[in-house]
Amino acid sequence: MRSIKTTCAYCGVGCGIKASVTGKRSVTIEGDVDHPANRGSLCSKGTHLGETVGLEGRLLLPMIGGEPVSWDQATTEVASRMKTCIDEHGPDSVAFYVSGQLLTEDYYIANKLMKGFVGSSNIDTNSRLCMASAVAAHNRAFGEDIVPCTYEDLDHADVILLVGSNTAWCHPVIWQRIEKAREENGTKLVVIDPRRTETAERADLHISVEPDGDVALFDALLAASDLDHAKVAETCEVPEGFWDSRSPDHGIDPQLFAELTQMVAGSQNLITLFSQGANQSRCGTDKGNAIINLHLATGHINRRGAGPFSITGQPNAMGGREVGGLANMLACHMGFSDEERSAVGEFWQTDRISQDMGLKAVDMFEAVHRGDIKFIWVMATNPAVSMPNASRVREALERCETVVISEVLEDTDTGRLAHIKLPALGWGEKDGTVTNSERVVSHQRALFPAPGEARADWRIMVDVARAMGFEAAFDFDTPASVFREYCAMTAISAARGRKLDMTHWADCSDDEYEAMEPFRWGGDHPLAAGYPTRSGKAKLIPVSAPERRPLPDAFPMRLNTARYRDQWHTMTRTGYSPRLAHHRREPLVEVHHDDALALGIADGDLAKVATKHGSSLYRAQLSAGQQRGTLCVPMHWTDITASAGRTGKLSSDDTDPFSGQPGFKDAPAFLESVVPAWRGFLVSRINVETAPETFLGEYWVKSRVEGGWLYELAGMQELDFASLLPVGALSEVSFPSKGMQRFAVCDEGGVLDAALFITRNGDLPARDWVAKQLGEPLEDLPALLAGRPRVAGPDRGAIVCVCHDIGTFEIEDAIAGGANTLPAIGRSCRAGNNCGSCRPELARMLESAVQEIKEAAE
Ligand SMILES: Nc1nc2c(c(=O)[nH]1)N[C@H]1C(S)=C(S)[C@@H](COP(=O)(O)OP(=O)(O)OC[C@H]3O[C@@H](n4cnc5c(=O)[nH]c(N)nc54)[C@H](O)[C@@H]3O)O[C@H]1N2
Ligand SMILES: Nc1nc2c(c(=O)[nH]1)N[C@H]1C(S)=C(S)[C@@H](COP(=O)(O)OP(=O)(O)OC[C@H]3O[C@@H](n4cnc5c(=O)[nH]c(N)nc54)[C@H](O)[C@@H]3O)O[C@H]1N2
Ligand code: SF4
Ligand SMILES: [Mo]
Repeated sequence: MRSIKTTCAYCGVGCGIKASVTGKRSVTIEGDVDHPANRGSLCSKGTHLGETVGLEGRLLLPMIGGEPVSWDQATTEVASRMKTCIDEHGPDSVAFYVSGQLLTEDYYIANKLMKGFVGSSNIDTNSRLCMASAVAAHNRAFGEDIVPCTYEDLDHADVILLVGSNTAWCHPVIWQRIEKAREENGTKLVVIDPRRTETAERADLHISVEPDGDVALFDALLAASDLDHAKVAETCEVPEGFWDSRSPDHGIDPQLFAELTQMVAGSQNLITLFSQGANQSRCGTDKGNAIINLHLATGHINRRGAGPFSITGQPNAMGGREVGGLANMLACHMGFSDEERSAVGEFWQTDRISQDMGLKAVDMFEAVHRGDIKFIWVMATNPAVSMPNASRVREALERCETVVISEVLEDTDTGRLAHIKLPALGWGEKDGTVTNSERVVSHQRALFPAPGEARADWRIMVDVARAMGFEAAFDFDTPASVFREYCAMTAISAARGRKLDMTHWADCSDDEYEAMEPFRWGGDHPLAAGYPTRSGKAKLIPVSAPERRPLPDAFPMRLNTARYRDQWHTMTRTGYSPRLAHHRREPLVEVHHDDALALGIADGDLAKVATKHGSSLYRAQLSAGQQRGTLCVPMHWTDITASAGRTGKLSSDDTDPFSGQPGFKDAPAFLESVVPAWRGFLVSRINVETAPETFLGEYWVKSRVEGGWLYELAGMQELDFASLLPVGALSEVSFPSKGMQRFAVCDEGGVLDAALFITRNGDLPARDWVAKQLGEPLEDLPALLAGRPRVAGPDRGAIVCVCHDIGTFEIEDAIAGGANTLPAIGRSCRAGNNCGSCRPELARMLESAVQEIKEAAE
């Protein structure tokens, strides 16, 4: 067994992991107690990384037109297609669309190749969909894209505002830290989110702002602050008329606003943490600046425990921003002035440096659609799912002459539209660095050898660059050699007064690189010594609340999109974990009870959500935490995991005017009930929907169970249900009068291969027990077809704690047995004592138990 320190594959918290390799492709995962980001903690996704390192579904060979080819052939083909395109149509006819899931070394090569040698800036990253508004806000206010805080500041804040961040689900280890600060120091927590999320439920104050009401809210907070304007002007450039144009209209309940202003005014150390509810908006940059304005003016910045804190989503969103992965930055926090271009050109030894900014993601895919871009290379992202108005992006890719992808998986929605597929190393195989939200650079290390023919992303690009004739500039042979050059390059930004300076790593040896411990660039509060602006001061930015847009009659509701606790993006990794599937097996549309009632939709019904771009199907979840007139759906499901639950095709491609980031959180929408003729579920050891000509009904959603897959099903027309099943020994019971049909299929050895349960008007059995019988010898057919064991074991209820596999009934028993705090529940049945992601839900169960006791006593 080898123990290796590495960094989590998922979110921008950037947790350190101690991985013990236990076999060819198996590993046990622990939090690294020495890593500053997590000090040993992990969340459910990090904890279960070991379940996702198998080779199932992997792309292992380069493919052209669906046929495997050698790397030589693939490299030559990509290089020659790119070169021909540049020669015939100019540098701007090619584009790279990259990702915050690339390593810094990969990003550096991609940026150097595109901006330095192709001579175009048409490289943009999925961080455009994620962080671009925060970047623009930082640049406007600070003169550089700097996050002025660290996680340690959270330990010292007395008031924390969370804006548009479901931290308990999306940044769980930061959430654990906030919980600890509240417990130990009495830190107050305010959540600003239109939805009552699990994070909001746990807050001292939840402000259910109107969608995009944040600019008005923060501007009003600023207007209500008691400020010495002369003092503010000592550290800030204040535009003429700035103070007079601040609006006191906050748009929320006056009582709540008063409570909030009191908290902010009384705070010694204020932190505002913000993520997608702020960034993903048509006024995302103004939201960021409204938050930063408040911090600058009130002095809650550049010291321990205070600051505006944009938290990153992906593991290396920050690294990509550093090297210049965004189309509007040249490299290393530099722009496109002649002076900067020539310094970069000299460093790279090229005379082909790009002239100006390139196309931002939404515009880039529009240019593909128009035919201006004829070659696009997509790396480590799945835009056919995750871009807004994703059907249009699919159309664009279908029209494009050459679509290349670098991927770890054989089948993805985007891969289905690619001409050339290049197999990349994934987490656990690749080696390089990532930077987290608090500017800590950590090493992601390889745990396993490269599978099949897969290669590191940087290496794939280096080979293509060389084949294009740029041998000297791409003379890299290890990630360390790339890292050294990147670090050396930051001398150019540092010499121009920028804070990004990694030059102390420019001469590291391979061994030093290998042994790298996590380190932070810029220090704890990089702006404390002055701002990288001409005046050395920060800038207050006049912001304006967005115009209210009337909703069209056809789309009278507002659609928000969000994430689930145990799924990651387009589910290409988490979708393989049976444990992580427990939390939410289907995409839900959350809707307020009154709206649902008016539309004749009951909890658990199917419902169609439509926008002007398209429609998808979801299971309705009635929720008092949803504002009336609004809906919320998850971003995760794809054509691989569902027949019709894809959200990207609904989202609006309206973008913020400064950052170009799409407003994923607010689109006019329409909801209606869908009443299927039949409903059912299927458990199967194989993927049945991939067989040719298979039609599982209008609605299917696939999720992982131990040893196979579970399909939730519903359809509008009758099917020959037996034909959906794999071939084998088939048993069937049916009660036509009850509209019920049930089937089981075993292999030659009598082992259960699949079971299918259909109803037209009745109930369906619980899924868990039936799914557990997959791959087991079928000894009691009647019990299986009844959907429950003959002698019932203890029913544990729905699984709440995925780490320890603890169900609702076990938790209720613990509470009934006297466990009246979260730690006590943990001691009694272990629920919630590992990653803590389920603690908000445990707290809710505890509260409702207390409520019941109170009501009984009254
Ligand atoms: N489990 C899990 N964790 C993840 C990810 C994942 O896929 N799954 N992805 C990672 C990535 S890349 C990212 S970017 C982060 C995202 O992390 P978050 O930003 O926390 O995630 P979201 O759920 O997209 O959105 C957050 C909240 O914004 C709210 N919101 C919507 N509109 C508004 C508004 O107008 N104002 C305000 N104040 N709030 C609004 C939504 O209701 C939602 O609850 O998560 C990272 N962590
Ligand atoms: N409706 C809606 N849409 C959204 C959002 C939202 O809130 N709502 N959020 C947006 C945000 S913030 C983000 S960050 C994006 C995320 O969206 P995507 O970037 O599309 O999400 P992933 O599913 O993580 O896609 C990563 C792909 O890269 C592959 N991959 C993984 N590791 C590697 C690697 O090392 N190398 C290579 N070459 N490939 C690899 C995976 O198999 C997968 O196909 O979605 C955006 N889209
Ligand atoms: S919070 Fe969870 S997903 Fe994010 S880095 Fe840490 S363990 Fe990974
Ligand atoms: Mo993101």
